[in-house]
Amino acid sequence: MQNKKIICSEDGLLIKSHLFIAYLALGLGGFAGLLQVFIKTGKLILPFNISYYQVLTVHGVLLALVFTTFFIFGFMLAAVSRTAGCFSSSMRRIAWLGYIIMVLGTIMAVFMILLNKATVLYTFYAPLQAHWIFYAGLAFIIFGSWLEGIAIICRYAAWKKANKGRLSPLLTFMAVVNTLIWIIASLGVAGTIVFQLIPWSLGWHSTVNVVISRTLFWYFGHPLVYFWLLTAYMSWYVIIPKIIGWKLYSDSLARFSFLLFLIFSIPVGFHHQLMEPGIGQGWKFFQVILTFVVIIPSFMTAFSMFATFEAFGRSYQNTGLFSWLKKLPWKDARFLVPFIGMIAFIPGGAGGIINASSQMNAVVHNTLWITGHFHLTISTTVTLTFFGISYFLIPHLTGRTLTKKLNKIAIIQGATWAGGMTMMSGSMHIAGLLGAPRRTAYTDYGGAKQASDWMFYQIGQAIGGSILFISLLIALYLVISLAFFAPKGIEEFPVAKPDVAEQHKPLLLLENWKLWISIAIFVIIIAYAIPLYSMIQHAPPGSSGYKLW
Ligand code: HAS
Repeated sequence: MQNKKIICSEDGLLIKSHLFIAYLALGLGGFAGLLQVFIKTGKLILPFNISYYQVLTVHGVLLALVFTTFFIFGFMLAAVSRTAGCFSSSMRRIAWLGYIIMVLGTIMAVFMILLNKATVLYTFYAPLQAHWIFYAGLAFIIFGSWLEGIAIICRYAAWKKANKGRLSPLLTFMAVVNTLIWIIASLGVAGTIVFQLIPWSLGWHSTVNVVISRTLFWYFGHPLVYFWLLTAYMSWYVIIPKIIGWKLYSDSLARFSFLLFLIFSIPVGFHHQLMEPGIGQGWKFFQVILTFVVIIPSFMTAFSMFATFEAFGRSYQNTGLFSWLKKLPWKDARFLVPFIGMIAFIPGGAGGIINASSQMNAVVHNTLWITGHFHLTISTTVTLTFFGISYFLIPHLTGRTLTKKLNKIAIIQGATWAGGMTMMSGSMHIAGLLGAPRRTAYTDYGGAKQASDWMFYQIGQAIGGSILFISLLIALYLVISLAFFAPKGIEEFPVAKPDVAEQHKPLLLLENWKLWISIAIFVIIIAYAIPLYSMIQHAPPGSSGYKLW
C-alpha cells in the first residue's frame, strides 16, 4: 500500500525536473554574481568584450526569474501533491507541458543574453531594447507557468469536490493563493511583452510608450517579490513548526494573512516608480498607503512565528524571558537555515519600509542601498528558506536521507551564507547611503574622494561575494549529494497539524474565492485604471495612434 506521506513517483519526477533547472540556474547565475563583484573593484576585465551589464543580465535573469520560478512551481507542486494527494495523469500532463514551454523559453532568453543581443538587465526596461527572441522566451516562461498554475488549481478543485464542505489542507490553500497572485500579476508583464516590446523589437513600431511599459512591469514586479516571499512563508507557517516538534499556531491566521497578500500585494507597483515622471503624485501616495497595508500580513507572520517558537520553548517549563530560545533545535539544518533567513528579514523588512516611505525613497532610490535591500530579502530570507526546504525535499523525492554529516555541512552552508551576505549586503547599504549608484559598473561622478569611499565598500562586497560563492558551492554539493549519493532511506516531508483543541475551526468563508478575487480586482482597478488611462491619453509626441508605442 502506498504510504500517503510520500509524494508519488510520477509527481516526484516532475518536481525533481523543476529543481534541476532551478539549481542549474542558481549555479550559473551565482557565478555571474561573483564576476560582477570583481568587475566592480576595477581589478577584473572580462575577455571577448563581455560587459558588466551583460553579466548582470545573466545574473538577474537566471536568479531572479529562472531560479525562483522553477523552484517555486516545483515546491508548490510538491506541497499540493503531499497534502491534497497525487495529481491525476491529465493534470500532470498539463504541468509537464508547462514545464517544457518554460524550459524552451529559458533557453531562448539565456541564448540571446549570451549572444549579447539582450543586455537589458532583469527588468528589461524600455527604451533598452532586446532581440525579440529574448522577449518571446520570457513570454514562454510566463505562459508555461500559467499551465502549471492551472494544474495546481485543478488538483485543489478535485480535492474540494471529493471533500465537500471541508476546508482544504493549508499548504494546498497557500499554493492556490500564491498561484492566483502569480497569474493576476503576470498578466501585466505579459501585456507589455506581447503588445509593446515584441512589436517594437520586431520593428513594427519605431517608438514605445516607456511609462506604460515600466508601469506594467512593476504591476508585476512587486507581487513577484511576494510570490517569492509567500513560498518561504508556506514553509515558515506549516513546515518549520513540525520540524521543531510543534503544531500550527493558527490555521485561520495563516490563511487570512495569505488572503491579505492576494488583495494588497498587486496594487503597489508605483512605489518602484516614485521618482518617475508621468504618474500623478496622488496616485503614487495612494499606492504608498497600500504598501503600508501589505506590510501587515508580514507582521502577522512574524507574530505567528514568535508565538510558535515561544510556545514550543515554554512547553519545557522555561519561565525566563528568553530561556525558551535554548530549546529550539539549533543543530537541525532544516530549522536553522530558514531561521537565519527569518532573522535577515527583520532588517530586510525594515529596509523595505524605508524604501516605501515616499520622501526617504528619494534618498535611497537608484543607489546601492536598494541592491543591499533585495540581497537581504530575496537572496537571504527567501533563498535560505529554499535551501532549508531542499535539504528535506530532495532526499524525500530521491528516497535518500539527510545524514548527520550532511546536516553539519548544511549548517556550515547557512552560516557562511549569513557571514558573506552580512558583509556584502552591509557594504551595499552603506555605500548606497554614501551615494554609490546601483546598476553601474563604475562611476566617479561624486569626485575622487567619493569614489575612493565607495571603493572601500566595493572591496567589502567582493570579499562578502566570494564567501557567498563558496557557500553556494557547498549548497550545490549538498543538492547533488542528496539527489544521487546520500544513503537510501525515507526522509520526511514535515507538515504541521493544527491543534484542534486550542482553536476554533477556520471559517469556510476563507475559501470563498469569488469574494477574495473580486476584492483583489476591485482594489487593482481603483489603484491603476485612472493612472493608466492618463498615461495613454498623455503619451509623448510622436507616439502612434494607440499610444502604447
Ligand atoms: Fe522590497 C525594491 C519596499 C519586501 C525585493 N524589493 C525591491 C527590489 C527587490 C525587492 C528585488 O517601497 C528591487 C527591484 C529593482 O530591481 O528595482 N519591499 C518593500 C516593502 C517590503 C518589501 C515595504 N522586497 C521585499 C521582499 C522582497 C523584496 C520580501 C523579496 C523577496 N522594495 C520596496 C520598495 C522598493 C523595493 C519601495 C523600491 C525601491 C526603489 O526606489 O527602487 C515589505 O514587504 C517588508 C515587510 C517585512 C517586514 C518584516 C517582518 C519580519 C519577519 C521576520 C520575523 C522573524 C522571526 C525570527 C520570526 C515588516 C516576518 C524569530 C526570531 C527569534 C529571535 C525567535
